[in-house]
Amino acid sequence: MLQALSGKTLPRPPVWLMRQAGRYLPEYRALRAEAGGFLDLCFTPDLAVEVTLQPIRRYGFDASILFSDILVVPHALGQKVWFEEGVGPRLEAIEKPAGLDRLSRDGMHEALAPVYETVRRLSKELPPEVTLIGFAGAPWTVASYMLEGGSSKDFAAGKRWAYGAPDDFQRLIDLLVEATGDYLIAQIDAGVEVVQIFDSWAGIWPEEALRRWCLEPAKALTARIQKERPGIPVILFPRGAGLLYRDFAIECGAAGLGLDTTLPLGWARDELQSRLTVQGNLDPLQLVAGGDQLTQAVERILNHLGQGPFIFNLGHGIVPETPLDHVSRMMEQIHAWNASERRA
Ligand code: 1CP
Repeated sequence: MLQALSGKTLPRPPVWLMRQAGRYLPEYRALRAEAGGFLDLCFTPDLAVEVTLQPIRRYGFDASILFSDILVVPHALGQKVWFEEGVGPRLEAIEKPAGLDRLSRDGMHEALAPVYETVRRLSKELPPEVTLIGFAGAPWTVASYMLEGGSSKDFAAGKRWAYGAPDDFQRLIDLLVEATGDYLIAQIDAGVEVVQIFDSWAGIWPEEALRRWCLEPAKALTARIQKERPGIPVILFPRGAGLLYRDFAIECGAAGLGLDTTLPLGWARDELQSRLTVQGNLDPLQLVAGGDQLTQAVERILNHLGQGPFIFNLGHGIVPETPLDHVSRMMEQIHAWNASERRA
């Protein structure tokens, strides 16, 4: 994984899956049933370490992603966050601008201390060849949950702020750039070897707004990590950025770019992989459906992107209904593939 992120083309690419710890695993569901609330799971190092290791034991992924959630940051800034069974994340939506004044970075590291402890334990327990990835949500994606009070279909609250009161919205984004930078640096100091920044909802913006609210924060965070913790690779995942993926590749200075499922592979190879390491981008529902179409889709990705610096992954998180044996078969196929024998 680290070699791939340094720009090397490997005989077979490293592989991990976004959201690889989670509800598709029976061992996760069993532990989750005992853990109480989801945030308790994230903030109990014994349990978070165990859940992080479950997919590594079962499938032998090349990288392990810290088990936590992007919404621990609003929680640590003082916003009320909880998870409702069958609904998903819920937050006490912040009111502008008074709600902004109630958010504070002062107690942040204290609130996130159990996450750092989880990282310290993982970096001791993981086999040395398995790379430990830390992560955070990108400022916009986290802000969207903070303003909507949960998941959204149209992101109307965030858009109303951004278009109607851009100065207030900028204050929130700036606060999140600072807090997210502090958080990622603390994860690095605790032992993560790579960080990934998830901008899952980048794709809802028109061009200028996407630049201002997604690309600029990504650039600022990457620059800060490069300056303060040189040598730690940053992977950006601006899901849905479309043609602007190229601008992320050119302008942000990241080591890697996570491709979403919609990006054409030939374009990604020519326009992105010539500039940095790419990661992705199997449709998680192809992994659910399985069969020949899955084999062909995996082969097509390997043949297009396996001749350059590449990390195999999904184009978005694995979904709970994924059959376990489809993941096994996909892993066997990737392990059997060899770059020198194949051409796109
Ligand atoms: O009930 C449960 O068990 C909770 C399900 C769950 C899990 C397993 C949530 C709630 N979060 C997580 C873990 C998680 N979330 C990880 C670590 C595990 C791993 O990757 O192996 C990571 C990296 C995340 C990141 C995350 N959380 C993102 C970005 C990635 C993406 O999928 O787009 C987002 C948007 C969230 C918010 C969130 N938290 C949980 C859910 C169900 C959601 C998504 C809600 C929505 O769709 O709007």
